Amino acid sequence: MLIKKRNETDIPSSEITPEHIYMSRRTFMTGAATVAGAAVLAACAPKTDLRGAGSVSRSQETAVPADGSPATPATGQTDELGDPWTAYESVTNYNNYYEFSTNKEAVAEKAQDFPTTPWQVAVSGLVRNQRVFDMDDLRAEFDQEERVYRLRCVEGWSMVIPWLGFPLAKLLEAVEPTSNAKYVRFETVYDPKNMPGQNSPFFDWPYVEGLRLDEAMNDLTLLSTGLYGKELLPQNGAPVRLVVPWKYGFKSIKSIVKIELVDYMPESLWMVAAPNEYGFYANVNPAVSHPRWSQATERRIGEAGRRPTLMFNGYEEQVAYLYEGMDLAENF
Ligand SMILES: Nc1nc2c(c(=O)[nH]1)N[C@H]1C(S)=C(S)[C@@H](COP(=O)(O)O)O[C@H]1N2
Ligand SMILES: [Mo]
Repeated sequence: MLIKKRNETDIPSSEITPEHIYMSRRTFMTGAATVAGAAVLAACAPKTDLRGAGSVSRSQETAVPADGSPATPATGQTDELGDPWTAYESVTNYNNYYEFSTNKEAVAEKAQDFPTTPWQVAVSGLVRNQRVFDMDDLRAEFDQEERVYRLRCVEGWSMVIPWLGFPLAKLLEAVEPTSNAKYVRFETVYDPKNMPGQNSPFFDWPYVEGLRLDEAMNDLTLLSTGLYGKELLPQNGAPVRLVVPWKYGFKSIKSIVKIELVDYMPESLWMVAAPNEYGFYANVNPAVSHPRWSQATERRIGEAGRRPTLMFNGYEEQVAYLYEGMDLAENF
């Protein structure tokens, strides 16, 4: 399966937002209302109005990371498309994890002492068997397997990562969703004492993500507890994170403490923070541009130049059925 490459060249550098989060209308308005003692106005306004203003923006990746990653990782192993695994050093030192830093190269150090034991994951909502799993339960009940997946960040870079984990479907089967369950809602731990980024007012913490139940049940959807044969490090979302390889990386929520089966489409942190950018689905799609840059190509970490982005990140055969009849330009 080959992708239709979008006939669009790189956006001019004048249109690239600098690599920072900026204050936007929503945050500004909220702040102004408080200062003016008119908080009642903000409180009365429908939530969607405030949210619709948009508050935070992503940046396209522009700089090459100083991670010193070799062009060919030492392992010599590849994914099913023949692409080499990204070097362990890059996978563990070039991270998006806004709870610690918005600087990808600062996350590893800032997260190094994050406490990940003890840790529990509560599975609740529209299920027959509500459960609270200790990490040991998860490891004991569900066989860990290695899955080599491409990770494509919405910012325009990608990696090939050998994850350890188990299909989310196995855990969902164990809790038995009821017939009313239509979506799965995931929540990251809320721990502002140990996660400095959670003190930032620019986001509605904790980080939340969601999947449709059939997306969650797809065999590709993984709950990961490790990579490169080792336990996850904090910067990669220890002790347990989601990996949804056909969607932009931000859907792969880290450090999960809550999984809820619900009958409504969950509103993710990014849907609240940047509603004009991507919606609930966020499937990798080279034909649907970000409002400020093309998604037709990506930079594979450790490689020179850019390569074409594949529809559904190269997993079209496994997931296209989920979106039959849907307009993917509308439901992005
Ligand atoms: N809780 C949480 N999960 C998160 C993020 C985050 O900031 N917070 N960043 C996301 C983004 S944008 C990406 S690209 C991936 C990066 O995963 P990695 O650092 O393990 O490569 O994590 C995703 N999961
Ligand atoms: Mo990302």
